[in-house]
Amino acid sequence: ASADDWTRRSIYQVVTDRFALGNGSSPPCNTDNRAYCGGNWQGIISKLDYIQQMGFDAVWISPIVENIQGRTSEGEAYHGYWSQNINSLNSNFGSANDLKALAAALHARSMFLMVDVVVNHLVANPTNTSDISPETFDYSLLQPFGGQNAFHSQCFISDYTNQTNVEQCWLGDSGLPLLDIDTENSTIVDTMNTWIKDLVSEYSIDGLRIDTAKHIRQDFWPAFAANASVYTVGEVLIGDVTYAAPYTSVLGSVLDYPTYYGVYNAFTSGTSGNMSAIASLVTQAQDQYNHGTFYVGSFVENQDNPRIQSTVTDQSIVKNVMAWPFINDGIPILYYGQEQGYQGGNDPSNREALWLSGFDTENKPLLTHVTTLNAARKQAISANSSFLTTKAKFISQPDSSTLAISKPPMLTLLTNGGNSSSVKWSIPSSANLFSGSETVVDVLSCNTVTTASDGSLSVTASSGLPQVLMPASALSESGSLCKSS
Ligand code: ABC
Ligand code: CA
Repeated sequence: ASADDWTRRSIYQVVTDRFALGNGSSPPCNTDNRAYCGGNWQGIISKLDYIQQMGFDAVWISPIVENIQGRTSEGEAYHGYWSQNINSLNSNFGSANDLKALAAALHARSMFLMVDVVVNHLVANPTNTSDISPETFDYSLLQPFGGQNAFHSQCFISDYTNQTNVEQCWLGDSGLPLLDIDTENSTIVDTMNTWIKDLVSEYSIDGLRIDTAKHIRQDFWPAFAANASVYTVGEVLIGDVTYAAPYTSVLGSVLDYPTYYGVYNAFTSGTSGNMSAIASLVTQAQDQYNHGTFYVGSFVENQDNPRIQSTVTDQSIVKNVMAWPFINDGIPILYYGQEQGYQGGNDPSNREALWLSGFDTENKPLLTHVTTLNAARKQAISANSSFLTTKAKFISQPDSSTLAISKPPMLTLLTNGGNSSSVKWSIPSSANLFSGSETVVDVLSCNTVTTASDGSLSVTASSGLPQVLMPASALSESGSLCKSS
Protein backbone atom coordinates (compact mmCIF):
# COMPACT_ATOMS: atom_id res chain seq x y z
CA ALA A 1 0.00 0.00 0.00
CA SER A 2 1.17 3.53 -0.76
CA ALA A 3 1.69 6.44 1.62
CA ASP A 4 -1.63 7.88 0.44
CA ASP A 5 -3.37 4.61 1.29
CA TRP A 6 -1.87 4.80 4.77
CA THR A 7 -3.01 8.37 5.48
CA ARG A 8 -6.59 7.23 6.08
CA ARG A 9 -5.44 4.50 8.47
CA SER A 10 -4.72 4.40 12.12
CA ILE A 11 -2.11 2.06 13.51
CA TYR A 12 -2.03 -0.10 16.63
CA GLN A 13 1.58 -0.91 17.56
CA VAL A 14 2.24 -4.16 19.38
CA VAL A 15 5.35 -5.69 20.86
CA THR A 16 4.60 -9.15 19.50
CA ASP A 17 6.01 -10.97 22.52
CA ARG A 18 3.84 -8.92 24.87
CA PHE A 19 0.43 -8.75 23.20
CA ALA A 20 -1.30 -12.12 23.19
CA LEU A 21 -0.69 -15.87 23.10
CA GLY A 22 -2.31 -17.98 20.45
CA ASN A 23 -3.40 -20.56 22.99
CA GLY A 24 -5.23 -17.89 24.98
CA SER A 25 -3.16 -18.39 28.12
CA SER A 26 -1.99 -15.58 30.40
CA PRO A 27 1.40 -16.49 31.82
CA PRO A 28 3.13 -14.12 34.23
CA CYS A 29 5.41 -11.58 32.57
CA ASN A 30 7.87 -9.57 34.62
CA THR A 31 9.25 -6.84 32.37
CA ASP A 32 12.40 -6.55 34.53
CA ASN A 33 13.46 -10.03 33.43
CA ARG A 34 13.84 -8.87 29.81
CA ALA A 35 12.84 -12.35 28.72
CA TYR A 36 10.39 -13.83 26.24
CA CYS A 37 6.90 -13.94 27.75
CA GLY A 38 5.22 -15.97 25.01
CA GLY A 39 3.25 -13.59 22.79
CA ASN A 40 3.12 -14.63 19.14
CA TRP A 41 1.52 -14.05 15.73
CA GLN A 42 -1.34 -16.46 16.44
CA GLY A 43 -2.02 -14.41 19.55
CA ILE A 44 -2.41 -11.26 17.46
CA ILE A 45 -4.77 -13.11 15.11
CA SER A 46 -6.89 -14.16 18.08
CA LYS A 47 -7.26 -10.58 19.30
CA LEU A 48 -8.00 -8.73 16.07
CA ASP A 49 -11.55 -8.03 17.26
CA TYR A 50 -10.10 -6.20 20.25
CA ILE A 51 -7.92 -4.05 17.97
CA GLN A 52 -10.51 -3.46 15.26
CA GLN A 53 -13.31 -2.59 17.68
CA MET A 54 -11.25 0.38 18.86
CA GLY A 55 -11.26 1.60 15.27
CA PHE A 56 -7.73 0.66 14.24
CA ASP A 57 -7.28 -0.58 10.70
CA ALA A 58 -3.55 -1.37 10.72
CA VAL A 59 -1.22 -3.26 13.05
CA TRP A 60 2.52 -2.68 13.43
CA ILE A 61 4.32 -5.76 14.73
CA SER A 62 7.84 -6.29 16.11
CA PRO A 63 10.67 -7.32 13.78
CA ILE A 64 10.02 -10.83 12.47
CA VAL A 65 13.40 -12.33 11.64
CA GLU A 66 15.50 -14.80 13.60
CA ASN A 67 17.29 -13.19 16.54
CA ILE A 68 20.14 -14.29 18.77
CA GLN A 69 19.11 -16.99 21.19
CA GLY A 70 19.65 -17.34 24.87
CA ARG A 71 20.38 -14.67 27.42
CA THR A 72 22.74 -11.74 27.01
CA SER A 73 23.83 -9.27 29.65
CA GLU A 74 20.85 -7.20 28.42
CA GLY A 75 18.39 -10.06 28.51
CA GLU A 76 16.75 -12.02 25.71
CA ALA A 77 15.82 -10.79 22.24
CA TYR A 78 12.08 -10.77 23.02
CA HIS A 79 11.66 -7.35 21.33
CA GLY A 80 13.01 -8.70 18.03
CA TYR A 81 15.66 -6.05 17.30
CA TRP A 82 18.69 -8.34 17.62
CA SER A 83 18.64 -10.02 14.20
CA GLN A 84 21.01 -12.84 13.53
CA ASN A 85 19.67 -14.34 10.30
CA ILE A 86 17.48 -12.15 8.13
CA ASN A 87 16.46 -15.07 5.92
CA SER A 88 14.79 -16.98 8.68
CA LEU A 89 11.89 -16.11 10.99
CA ASN A 90 11.88 -15.74 14.77
CA SER A 91 10.38 -19.07 15.78
CA ASN A 92 9.36 -17.67 19.17
CA PHE A 93 6.69 -15.72 17.30
CA GLY A 94 5.49 -18.63 15.16
CA SER A 95 6.01 -20.20 11.75
CA ALA A 96 5.95 -18.77 8.25
CA ASN A 97 2.40 -20.05 7.96
CA ASP A 98 1.41 -18.23 11.13
CA LEU A 99 2.79 -14.96 9.79
CA LYS A 100 1.01 -15.48 6.48
CA ALA A 101 -2.16 -16.28 8.39
CA LEU A 102 -1.79 -13.00 10.29
CA ALA A 103 -1.50 -11.06 7.03
CA ALA A 104 -4.50 -12.91 5.61
CA ALA A 105 -6.60 -12.37 8.74
CA LEU A 106 -5.82 -8.65 8.66
CA HIS A 107 -6.59 -8.37 4.97
CA ALA A 108 -9.88 -10.22 5.42
CA ARG A 109 -10.85 -7.32 7.69
CA SER A 110 -9.46 -4.73 5.27
CA MET A 111 -6.71 -4.00 7.76
CA PHE A 112 -3.03 -3.40 6.93
CA LEU A 113 0.09 -5.15 8.21
CA MET A 114 3.14 -3.05 9.08
CA VAL A 115 6.36 -4.92 9.82
CA ASP A 116 9.34 -3.47 11.64
CA VAL A 117 12.64 -4.12 9.84
CA VAL A 118 16.24 -3.67 10.93
CA VAL A 119 18.88 -3.13 8.25
CA ASN A 120 21.55 -1.37 10.25
CA HIS A 121 23.00 -4.19 12.30
CA LEU A 122 23.12 -7.84 13.19
CA VAL A 123 23.85 -9.11 16.63
CA ALA A 124 26.27 -11.80 17.69
CA ASN A 125 26.16 -13.07 21.21
CA PRO A 126 29.74 -12.53 22.35
CA THR A 127 31.27 -15.86 23.31
CA ASN A 128 33.25 -14.07 25.96
CA THR A 129 31.84 -10.79 27.28
CA SER A 130 35.17 -9.75 28.72
CA ASP A 131 36.62 -9.83 25.24
CA ILE A 132 34.45 -8.38 22.47
CA SER A 133 37.25 -7.76 20.02
CA PRO A 134 36.00 -8.39 16.47
CA GLU A 135 37.73 -11.76 16.13
CA THR A 136 35.73 -13.26 18.97
CA PHE A 137 32.35 -13.23 17.21
CA ASP A 138 31.03 -16.30 15.45
CA TYR A 139 30.35 -14.67 12.08
CA SER A 140 29.09 -17.90 10.53
CA LEU A 141 25.82 -17.34 12.43
CA LEU A 142 25.32 -13.88 10.93
CA GLN A 143 23.34 -14.60 7.80
CA PRO A 144 23.31 -14.09 4.89
CA PHE A 145 26.76 -12.51 5.21
CA GLY A 146 28.71 -14.94 7.35
CA GLY A 147 31.98 -13.02 7.59
CA GLN A 148 33.64 -10.13 9.36
CA ASN A 149 34.09 -8.19 6.12
CA ALA A 150 30.33 -7.51 5.94
CA PHE A 151 30.64 -5.12 8.89
CA HIS A 152 32.17 -1.74 9.51
CA SER A 153 35.26 -1.99 11.65
CA GLN A 154 34.50 -1.90 15.31
CA CYS A 155 33.94 1.41 17.07
CA PHE A 156 31.01 2.37 19.28
CA ILE A 157 29.07 5.49 18.40
CA SER A 158 30.68 8.20 20.48
CA ASP A 159 29.71 11.45 18.81
CA TYR A 160 26.14 12.10 17.71
CA THR A 161 27.24 15.39 16.11
CA ASN A 162 29.43 13.47 13.67
CA GLN A 163 27.15 11.82 11.10
CA THR A 164 29.85 9.46 9.80
CA ASN A 165 30.32 8.24 13.34
CA VAL A 166 26.54 7.76 13.67
CA GLU A 167 26.38 5.83 10.39
CA GLN A 168 29.51 3.70 10.50
CA CYS A 169 30.20 3.05 14.15
CA TRP A 170 28.20 0.58 16.22
CA LEU A 171 25.15 0.91 18.42
CA GLY A 172 25.10 -1.03 21.66
CA ASP A 173 28.00 -1.32 24.03
CA SER A 174 30.59 -3.79 25.18
CA GLY A 175 27.85 -5.69 27.02
CA LEU A 176 26.01 -6.27 23.76
CA PRO A 177 27.50 -4.84 20.56
CA LEU A 178 25.24 -4.36 17.54
CA LEU A 179 27.52 -5.18 14.61
CA ASP A 180 27.15 -2.38 12.06
CA ILE A 181 26.53 -3.69 8.56
CA ASP A 182 28.72 -2.23 5.78
CA THR A 183 25.91 -0.56 3.88
CA GLU A 184 28.53 1.23 1.78
CA ASN A 185 29.33 -2.09 0.06
CA SER A 186 27.36 -2.48 -3.18
CA THR A 187 27.02 -6.26 -2.91
CA ILE A 188 25.50 -5.86 0.54
CA VAL A 189 23.23 -3.11 -0.74
CA ASP A 190 21.99 -5.45 -3.49
CA THR A 191 21.42 -8.20 -0.95
CA MET A 192 19.34 -5.92 1.23
CA ASN A 193 17.30 -4.62 -1.68
CA THR A 194 16.48 -8.13 -2.88
CA TRP A 195 15.77 -9.24 0.67
CA ILE A 196 13.19 -6.53 1.31
CA LYS A 197 11.50 -7.04 -2.03
CA ASP A 198 11.10 -10.76 -1.34
CA LEU A 199 10.05 -10.26 2.28
CA VAL A 200 7.27 -7.80 1.39
CA SER A 201 5.91 -10.09 -1.28
CA GLU A 202 6.30 -13.37 0.63
CA TYR A 203 4.36 -12.12 3.66
CA SER A 204 2.00 -9.67 1.90
CA ILE A 205 3.28 -6.74 3.95
CA ASP A 206 1.52 -3.40 3.47
CA GLY A 207 4.03 -1.07 5.09
CA LEU A 208 7.37 -1.02 6.86
CA ARG A 209 8.69 0.69 9.97
CA ILE A 210 12.38 1.21 9.31
CA ASP A 211 14.48 0.83 12.42
CA THR A 212 17.58 3.01 13.02
CA ALA A 213 17.10 4.92 9.75
CA LYS A 214 19.54 7.67 10.75
CA HIS A 215 22.31 5.11 11.20
CA ILE A 216 22.57 4.42 7.48
CA ARG A 217 23.61 6.96 4.85
CA GLN A 218 20.59 8.74 3.37
CA ASP A 219 21.30 7.69 -0.20
CA PHE A 220 21.00 4.03 0.75
CA TRP A 221 17.26 4.45 1.33
CA PRO A 222 15.63 5.40 -1.99
CA ALA A 223 16.49 2.09 -3.69
CA PHE A 224 15.53 0.15 -0.58
CA ALA A 225 12.15 1.92 -0.42
CA ALA A 226 11.63 1.38 -4.14
CA ASN A 227 12.26 -2.34 -3.75
CA ALA A 228 9.89 -2.48 -0.81
CA SER A 229 7.34 -0.62 -2.95
CA VAL A 230 5.10 -0.03 0.05
CA TYR A 231 4.89 2.87 2.51
CA THR A 232 8.06 3.14 4.59
CA VAL A 233 8.24 5.14 7.82
CA GLY A 234 11.71 5.68 9.20
CA GLU A 235 12.73 5.82 12.83
CA VAL A 236 14.93 8.90 13.01
CA LEU A 237 15.26 9.32 16.75
CA ILE A 238 15.88 13.04 17.11
CA GLY A 239 14.23 16.11 18.58
CA ASP A 240 15.29 18.33 15.70
CA VAL A 241 13.05 18.91 12.65
CA THR A 242 15.90 20.02 10.40
CA TYR A 243 17.84 16.84 11.10
CA ALA A 244 14.81 14.64 10.40
CA ALA A 245 13.64 16.49 7.28
CA PRO A 246 15.92 14.95 4.60
CA TYR A 247 14.80 11.45 5.57
CA THR A 248 11.29 12.33 4.42
CA SER A 249 12.67 12.56 0.89
CA VAL A 250 14.48 9.21 0.90
CA LEU A 251 11.78 7.20 2.70
CA GLY A 252 7.97 7.42 2.69
CA SER A 253 8.26 9.55 5.79
CA VAL A 254 9.49 9.47 9.39
CA LEU A 255 8.07 8.81 12.81
CA ASP A 256 7.38 12.31 14.06
CA TYR A 257 9.91 12.34 16.91
CA PRO A 258 10.44 16.11 17.07
CA THR A 259 6.76 16.72 17.70
CA TYR A 260 6.64 13.77 20.10
CA TYR A 261 9.21 15.52 22.30
CA GLY A 262 7.30 18.79 22.05
CA VAL A 263 4.05 17.10 23.08
CA TYR A 264 5.66 15.04 25.82
CA ASN A 265 7.35 18.06 27.37
CA ALA A 266 4.30 20.30 27.05
CA PHE A 267 2.03 17.89 28.90
CA THR A 268 4.34 16.42 31.51
CA SER A 269 5.65 19.63 33.12
CA GLY A 270 2.46 20.98 34.65
CA THR A 271 1.10 24.31 33.42
CA SER A 272 4.64 25.51 32.79
CA GLY A 273 4.79 23.02 29.91
CA ASN A 274 5.37 24.89 26.68
CA MET A 275 2.27 24.38 24.53
CA SER A 276 3.28 26.85 21.85
CA ALA A 277 6.44 24.79 21.25
CA ILE A 278 4.15 22.15 19.74
CA ALA A 279 2.78 24.66 17.27
CA SER A 280 6.22 25.83 16.27
CA LEU A 281 7.58 22.28 15.82
CA VAL A 282 4.61 21.26 13.68
CA THR A 283 4.82 24.39 11.59
CA GLN A 284 8.53 23.78 10.99
CA ALA A 285 7.86 20.18 10.03
CA GLN A 286 5.03 21.20 7.69
CA ASP A 287 7.47 23.57 5.98
CA GLN A 288 10.53 21.33 5.90
CA TYR A 289 9.28 17.78 5.36
CA ASN A 290 8.63 16.34 1.95
CA HIS A 291 4.80 16.08 1.75
CA GLY A 292 4.62 18.21 4.90
CA THR A 293 3.45 16.22 7.87
CA PHE A 294 0.79 14.27 5.98
CA TYR A 295 2.79 11.03 5.88
CA VAL A 296 4.50 11.13 9.27
CA GLY A 297 3.77 8.52 11.91
CA SER A 298 2.29 10.41 14.85
CA PHE A 299 2.64 8.90 18.31
CA VAL A 300 2.91 9.74 21.99
CA GLU A 301 4.24 6.42 23.30
CA ASN A 302 6.42 3.59 21.99
CA GLN A 303 8.73 0.79 23.07
CA ASP A 304 11.71 3.07 23.60
CA ASN A 305 10.21 5.78 25.76
CA PRO A 306 8.51 5.94 29.15
CA ARG A 307 4.75 5.76 29.03
CA ILE A 308 2.92 9.05 29.61
CA GLN A 309 1.42 7.72 32.84
CA SER A 310 4.84 6.96 34.26
CA THR A 311 5.18 10.74 34.52
CA VAL A 312 1.66 12.14 34.68
CA THR A 313 -1.45 10.35 35.92
CA ASP A 314 -3.96 13.21 35.88
CA GLN A 315 -6.53 11.60 33.58
CA SER A 316 -7.49 14.90 31.98
CA ILE A 317 -3.91 15.50 30.93
CA VAL A 318 -3.58 11.92 29.73
CA LYS A 319 -6.70 12.36 27.59
CA ASN A 320 -5.30 15.56 26.09
CA VAL A 321 -2.02 13.88 25.16
CA MET A 322 -3.77 10.85 23.72
CA ALA A 323 -5.87 13.06 21.45
CA TRP A 324 -2.80 14.49 19.74
CA PRO A 325 -2.03 11.75 17.16
CA PHE A 326 -5.65 11.68 16.00
CA ILE A 327 -6.24 15.36 15.40
CA ASN A 328 -3.12 16.47 13.52
CA ASP A 329 -1.87 15.84 9.99
CA GLY A 330 0.03 12.57 10.49
CA ILE A 331 -0.96 8.92 10.59
CA PRO A 332 -2.05 8.09 14.17
CA ILE A 333 -0.22 5.34 16.03
CA LEU A 334 -1.28 3.97 19.42
CA TYR A 335 1.24 1.92 21.38
CA TYR A 336 -0.53 -1.14 22.81
CA GLY A 337 -1.45 -0.84 26.46
CA GLN A 338 -2.02 2.90 26.56
CA GLU A 339 -5.74 2.17 26.19
CA GLN A 340 -5.53 -0.02 29.31
CA GLY A 341 -3.88 2.74 31.33
CA TYR A 342 -0.44 1.14 31.49
CA GLN A 343 2.16 3.15 33.36
CA GLY A 344 5.54 1.54 32.69
CA GLY A 345 8.59 3.78 32.67
CA ASN A 346 11.76 3.41 30.62
CA ASP A 347 12.67 0.30 28.63
CA PRO A 348 12.13 -2.45 29.73
CA SER A 349 9.24 -1.39 32.05
CA ASN A 350 7.19 0.03 29.18
CA ARG A 351 6.76 -3.39 27.55
CA GLU A 352 4.09 -4.86 29.81
CA ALA A 353 2.08 -7.90 28.76
CA LEU A 354 -1.33 -6.84 27.49
CA TRP A 355 -2.92 -10.14 28.45
CA LEU A 356 -2.47 -9.18 32.12
CA SER A 357 -5.21 -6.59 31.54
CA GLY A 358 -7.59 -9.35 30.52
CA PHE A 359 -8.24 -7.34 27.30
CA ASP A 360 -10.84 -5.47 29.32
CA THR A 361 -13.08 -3.37 27.10
CA GLU A 362 -15.78 -2.54 29.67
CA ASN A 363 -14.13 -0.54 32.39
CA LYS A 364 -11.37 1.29 30.62
CA PRO A 365 -12.09 5.00 30.02
CA LEU A 366 -8.97 5.44 27.89
CA LEU A 367 -10.04 2.60 25.61
CA THR A 368 -13.37 4.36 25.14
CA HIS A 369 -11.47 7.60 24.55
CA VAL A 370 -9.28 6.16 21.80
CA THR A 371 -12.29 4.49 20.18
CA THR A 372 -13.99 7.87 20.00
CA LEU A 373 -10.85 9.54 18.66
CA ASN A 374 -10.59 6.97 15.87
CA ALA A 375 -14.26 7.45 15.03
CA ALA A 376 -13.85 11.24 15.03
CA ARG A 377 -10.94 11.07 12.62
CA LYS A 378 -12.81 8.73 10.30
CA GLN A 379 -15.84 11.01 10.45
CA ALA A 380 -13.70 14.04 9.62
CA ILE A 381 -12.21 12.19 6.64
CA SER A 382 -15.63 11.33 5.28
CA ALA A 383 -17.16 14.75 5.99
CA ASN A 384 -14.41 16.73 4.27
CA SER A 385 -12.76 15.21 1.22
CA SER A 386 -9.82 17.60 1.76
CA PHE A 387 -9.32 16.74 5.42
CA LEU A 388 -6.26 14.59 4.73
CA THR A 389 -4.63 17.18 2.51
CA THR A 390 -5.39 20.27 4.57
CA LYS A 391 -2.61 21.34 6.93
CA ALA A 392 -3.44 21.67 10.60
CA LYS A 393 -3.36 25.31 11.69
CA PHE A 394 -2.96 26.80 15.12
CA ILE A 395 -5.31 29.49 16.35
CA SER A 396 -3.50 31.75 18.75
CA GLN A 397 -4.81 31.76 22.30
CA PRO A 398 -4.16 34.14 25.18
CA ASP A 399 -3.66 31.33 27.69
CA SER A 400 -0.23 29.70 27.43
CA SER A 401 -1.51 26.42 28.85
CA THR A 402 -3.75 25.89 25.83
CA LEU A 403 -3.51 24.95 22.18
CA ALA A 404 -6.25 25.32 19.56
CA ILE A 405 -5.77 23.26 16.39
CA SER A 406 -7.91 23.69 13.33
CA LYS A 407 -8.18 20.97 10.72
CA PRO A 408 -11.63 21.35 9.20
CA PRO A 409 -14.13 20.03 10.04
CA MET A 410 -12.27 19.48 13.32
CA LEU A 411 -11.34 22.05 15.90
CA THR A 412 -9.41 20.59 18.81
CA LEU A 413 -8.86 22.39 22.08
CA LEU A 414 -6.09 21.03 24.29
CA THR A 415 -4.92 22.15 27.71
CA ASN A 416 -2.25 20.99 30.14
CA GLY A 417 -4.11 22.53 33.08
CA GLY A 418 -5.22 19.22 34.56
CA ASN A 419 -8.49 18.08 36.07
CA SER A 420 -8.95 21.00 38.44
CA SER A 421 -8.59 23.63 35.74
CA SER A 422 -11.19 25.28 33.61
CA VAL A 423 -10.53 27.18 30.39
CA LYS A 424 -12.67 29.74 28.58
CA TRP A 425 -11.95 29.52 24.90
CA SER A 426 -12.69 32.16 22.26
CA ILE A 427 -12.38 31.16 18.65
CA PRO A 428 -12.68 34.24 16.45
CA SER A 429 -14.79 34.32 13.32
CA SER A 430 -11.56 34.98 11.40
CA ALA A 431 -10.65 31.33 12.00
CA ASN A 432 -13.30 30.65 9.35
CA LEU A 433 -14.32 27.34 10.82
CA PHE A 434 -18.02 27.64 11.43
CA SER A 435 -20.92 29.60 10.06
CA GLY A 436 -23.13 31.84 12.15
CA SER A 437 -25.54 30.31 14.66
CA GLU A 438 -24.28 26.85 13.89
CA THR A 439 -24.50 23.89 16.26
CA VAL A 440 -21.10 22.50 17.12
CA VAL A 441 -20.56 19.21 18.95
CA ASP A 442 -17.67 18.20 21.19
CA VAL A 443 -17.54 14.58 20.08
CA LEU A 444 -15.66 13.55 23.23
CA SER A 445 -18.41 14.68 25.63
CA CYS A 446 -21.29 15.08 23.14
CA ASN A 447 -21.95 18.54 24.59
CA THR A 448 -23.14 21.06 22.03
CA VAL A 449 -22.61 24.79 21.70
CA THR A 450 -23.92 27.31 19.20
CA THR A 451 -21.70 29.79 17.41
CA ALA A 452 -22.44 33.50 17.49
CA SER A 453 -24.05 35.12 14.45
CA ASP A 454 -20.58 35.95 13.04
CA GLY A 455 -19.38 32.33 13.40
CA SER A 456 -17.16 32.97 16.42
CA LEU A 457 -17.27 30.48 19.22
CA SER A 458 -17.01 30.74 23.00
CA VAL A 459 -16.73 27.52 24.90
CA THR A 460 -15.65 26.47 28.36
CA ALA A 461 -13.62 23.35 28.99
CA SER A 462 -14.24 22.05 32.46
CA SER A 463 -12.00 19.67 34.37
CA GLY A 464 -9.13 20.27 31.95
CA LEU A 465 -10.59 17.88 29.41
CA PRO A 466 -9.71 18.05 25.71
CA GLN A 467 -12.44 18.92 23.22
CA VAL A 468 -12.77 17.77 19.63
CA LEU A 469 -15.40 19.99 18.05
CA MET A 470 -17.17 19.38 14.77
CA PRO A 471 -20.21 21.03 13.21
CA ALA A 472 -23.31 18.93 13.89
CA SER A 473 -23.80 18.90 10.13
CA ALA A 474 -20.51 16.98 9.75
CA LEU A 475 -21.79 14.12 11.89
CA SER A 476 -23.61 12.01 9.36
CA GLU A 477 -26.58 9.75 9.86
CA SER A 478 -24.41 6.70 9.39
CA GLY A 479 -21.70 7.75 11.84
CA SER A 480 -21.72 6.49 15.42
CA LEU A 481 -20.51 9.67 17.14
CA CYS A 482 -22.82 11.21 19.72
CA LYS A 483 -25.89 9.29 18.61
CA SER A 484 -28.39 8.97 21.41
CA SER A 485 -29.58 5.43 21.25
C1 ABC B 1 19.20 -2.08 25.59
C2 ABC B 1 18.70 -2.39 26.97
C3 ABC B 1 18.10 -1.18 27.64
C4 ABC B 1 19.11 -0.11 27.69
C5 ABC B 1 19.58 0.16 26.27
C6 ABC B 1 20.63 1.22 26.23
O1 ABC B 1 20.11 -1.06 25.71
O2 ABC B 1 17.71 -3.40 26.85
O3 ABC B 1 17.70 -1.48 28.95
O4 ABC B 1 18.51 1.05 28.23
C7 ABC B 1 16.69 -2.69 20.95
C8 ABC B 1 15.89 -3.07 22.19
C9 ABC B 1 16.38 -2.31 23.40
C10 ABC B 1 17.88 -2.45 23.60
C11 ABC B 1 18.57 -2.02 22.26
C12 ABC B 1 20.08 -2.11 22.32
O5 ABC B 1 18.08 -2.85 21.21
O6 ABC B 1 14.53 -2.74 21.93
O7 ABC B 1 15.71 -2.81 24.56
O8 ABC B 1 18.22 -1.62 24.70
O9 ABC B 1 20.51 -3.42 22.46
C13 ABC B 1 15.64 1.47 17.80
C14 ABC B 1 14.44 0.67 18.30
C15 ABC B 1 14.79 0.02 19.61
C16 ABC B 1 15.86 -1.02 19.36
C17 ABC B 1 16.92 -0.56 18.43
C18 ABC B 1 18.03 -1.45 18.16
C19 ABC B 1 16.81 0.60 17.73
O10 ABC B 1 13.31 1.48 18.33
O11 ABC B 1 13.68 -0.58 20.26
O12 ABC B 1 16.43 -1.34 20.66
O13 ABC B 1 17.62 -2.18 16.98
C20 ABC B 1 19.28 5.24 19.42
C21 ABC B 1 18.97 4.90 17.96
C22 ABC B 1 17.54 4.41 17.78
C23 ABC B 1 17.25 3.24 18.74
C24 ABC B 1 17.50 3.75 20.16
C25 ABC B 1 17.25 2.67 21.20
O14 ABC B 1 18.87 4.17 20.27
O15 ABC B 1 19.17 6.05 17.16
O16 ABC B 1 17.38 3.97 16.45
N1 ABC B 1 15.88 2.70 18.58
C26 ABC B 1 19.79 10.14 21.36
C27 ABC B 1 20.30 9.79 19.99
C28 ABC B 1 19.43 8.68 19.40
C29 ABC B 1 19.44 7.48 20.32
C30 ABC B 1 18.91 7.93 21.67
C31 ABC B 1 18.87 6.78 22.69
O17 ABC B 1 19.74 8.98 22.19
O18 ABC B 1 20.28 10.92 19.15
O19 ABC B 1 19.96 8.31 18.14
O20 ABC B 1 18.60 6.45 19.79
O21 ABC B 1 20.15 6.30 22.89
C32 ABC B 1 16.29 14.07 22.11
C33 ABC B 1 17.48 14.30 21.23
C34 ABC B 1 17.90 12.95 20.65
C35 ABC B 1 18.21 11.98 21.78
C36 ABC B 1 16.98 11.87 22.66
C37 ABC B 1 17.21 10.88 23.81
O22 ABC B 1 16.63 13.15 23.15
O23 ABC B 1 17.14 15.19 20.17
O24 ABC B 1 19.06 13.13 19.86
O25 ABC B 1 18.47 10.69 21.20
O26 ABC B 1 15.89 15.29 22.67
CA1 CA C 1 25.20 1.89 10.33
